[in-house]
Amino acid sequence: MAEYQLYCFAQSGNAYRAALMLNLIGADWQPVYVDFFKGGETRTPKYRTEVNEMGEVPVLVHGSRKLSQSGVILTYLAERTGKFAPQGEDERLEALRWIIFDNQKVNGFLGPYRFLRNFAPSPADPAVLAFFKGRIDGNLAIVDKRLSTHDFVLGRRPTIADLSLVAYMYYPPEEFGFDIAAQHKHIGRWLERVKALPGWKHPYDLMPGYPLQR
Ligand SMILES: N[C@@H](CCC(=O)N[C@@H](CS)C(=O)NCC(=O)O)C(=O)O
Repeated sequence: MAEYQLYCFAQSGNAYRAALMLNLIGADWQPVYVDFFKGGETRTPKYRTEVNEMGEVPVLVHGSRKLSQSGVILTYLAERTGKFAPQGEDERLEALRWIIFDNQKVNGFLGPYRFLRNFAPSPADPAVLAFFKGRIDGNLAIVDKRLSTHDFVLGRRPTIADLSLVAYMYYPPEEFGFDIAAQHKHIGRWLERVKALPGWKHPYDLMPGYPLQR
């Protein structure tokens, strides 16, 4: 058995953060496929009792530890390995600030927006989509501005703040109905820099469940 197991599925940008980090640090890891769409696995009592009471992926299993919330998983792996770790208190707090902003407002909106457009059982309410799109545009502009003066979110080095923020951004533009990289040039260049890191893989190549069987 591999040292780390990651509960995940290919369409989850939230899980991609953890899968990408594991791959970039060269960890001995294996995915555990979660049947989110057809089987509704994260909503079953079994999953919530045995895997994650919050009913979410990703979940990282490491020995007797079971961790959820991608920000916690990224922090754990950075602290254990020293890789992609913020250095010193100021950087640690700065990374946490961007990870929380990302979870709530950047990928926190991109994920549900993409879900409603591609995977929801019934067509989404246009007013809901318009609300999400407005928030997404505003928050991507904030990230783009930051990256206009920084190679990576904290500066010259990639850290867990970058691995959090890329979550949904490599999925195909058709899934969003707009091209994140083309519309936000600094984000586009930063995505290329992260993509150039040894061990980078696209989410559909890194986690099981693509293409989706309906
Ligand atoms: N903030 C969490 C978000 C996790 C999350 O929402 N995961 C989705 C899959 S992409 C999920 O498992 N949702 C289950 C549900 O809403 O029932 C993280 O970063 O780990």
